[in-house]
Amino acid sequence: MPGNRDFLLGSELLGACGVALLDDPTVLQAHGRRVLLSHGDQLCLADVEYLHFRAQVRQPAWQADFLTRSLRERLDLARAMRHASRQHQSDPVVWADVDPAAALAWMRETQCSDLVHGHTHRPGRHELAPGLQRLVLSDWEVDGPGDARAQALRLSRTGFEPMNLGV
Ligand SMILES: [Mn+2]
Repeated sequence: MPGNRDFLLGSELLGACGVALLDDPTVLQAHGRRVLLSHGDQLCLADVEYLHFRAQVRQPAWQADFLTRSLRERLDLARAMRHASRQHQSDPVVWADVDPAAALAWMRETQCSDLVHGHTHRPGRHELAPGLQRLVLSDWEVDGPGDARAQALRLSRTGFEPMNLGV
């Protein structure tokens, strides 16, 4: 499931990695539960600037134009996007969290009891309504300058089990 900047993920790379692309959101049915999986960015409604960027880079015309540029230009643009994202995250005023009403609407629409997402860099668990929970995974950083973190969730018959991978 692509995140902020991997919007150009193509079938060639997915095939080479043996990875299946998931729609965002995707309903996972397992162990008697309906779990809604999402990157989470579409639910951060107050992050207007990012949502505008998201809509732009997912347009086929924008992507086609991007791919006509040289590798050098594409790398420069990617670095600029990464930098802008880091700047954006460091500003707590504009760094929006998931909108609870929007999350509930998605869950009711898809009849899911659990929503699992990342994106917000605010790992945790939130009760949205009785029997409806939102599970937030950390971002992953295992070899960068910050504290190492790489959360995952394992779902089994007994429920969700948080896991810390590779740290
Ligand atoms: Mn993200």
